[in-house]
Order: sequence, then structure tokens, then C-alpha cells
Amino acid sequence: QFQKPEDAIKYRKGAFTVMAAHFGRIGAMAQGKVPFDAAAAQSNAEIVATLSRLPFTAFVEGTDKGETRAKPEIWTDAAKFKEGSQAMIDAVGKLNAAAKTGNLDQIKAAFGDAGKTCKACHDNFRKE
Ligand code: ASC
Repeated sequence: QFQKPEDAIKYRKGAFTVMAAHFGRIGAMAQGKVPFDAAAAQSNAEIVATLSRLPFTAFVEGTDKGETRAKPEIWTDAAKFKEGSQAMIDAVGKLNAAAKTGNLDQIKAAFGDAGKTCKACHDNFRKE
């Protein structure tokens, strides 16, 4: 699937970068930094939900060296990493469902929950 370890690293970082950009656009609305736009929230949440499924195929063994902050625990504690990644995928799925309702309070709540699942993996599996 990936020719070289660097390709896998680039791929997953790219997916996370684009996901963070779109997640952040919802966050800006959730935090009142930009006016709420239900259609924009919906479109951003859909992108986040799709992207959330991509990076984890690229945590191939041997890709903890080079331009990455991935901790070895990703591979030594793979079950916990998998659980954390699934929690994030589920949470952004709920954010996507909330965005479809167009209800800002629901979006705010789901955004907060999703952010916690991002942070949990960063705390456990990402170097400073
Ligand atoms: C973001 C983003 C993350 C998460 C995380 C939540 O907007 O880019 O990585 O939220 O900061 O704690």
C-alpha cells in the first residue's frame, strides 16, 4: 500500500492536517469566533468524518522513525491505540450527525467530545 515508510508517514500526517483544518472550522463556530453557518458546519463535519478513517492504515510497523511524532507505544500497545482511534472515529461520526441537525448546541457538545478523543491519543501516543 505504501512504497516506503516515509510515504506512510506523509500520508497519515496529510490526513491529520486536513482533518484538523476542517475540525478547526467547526470549532471556530462552536466557540463563537465566526458566525454559525449550518451548511458550512455540515460540509466540514462530513469531511472530518471521512478523513477520520484514513490515517490509521498508515501506522505501518517501522514507521516510528523519521519525520514523525509517533511514539513506539502505537505498536507496543496496539490494542489501546486501536481503541483510541475507534473512539475518535465514533465521536466524529456523532459530530457529523449533530451537524446534520443544524443545532448549534448539539454541535458544540459533539465537538467537545470529539476534541477529547483527539487529545487522549495525543497524550498517550504522540511525542511533544
Ligand atoms: C483540534 C486539533 C486537534 C484537537 C485537539 C483537541 O482542533 O487540531 O488536534 O482539536 O487539540 O484537544
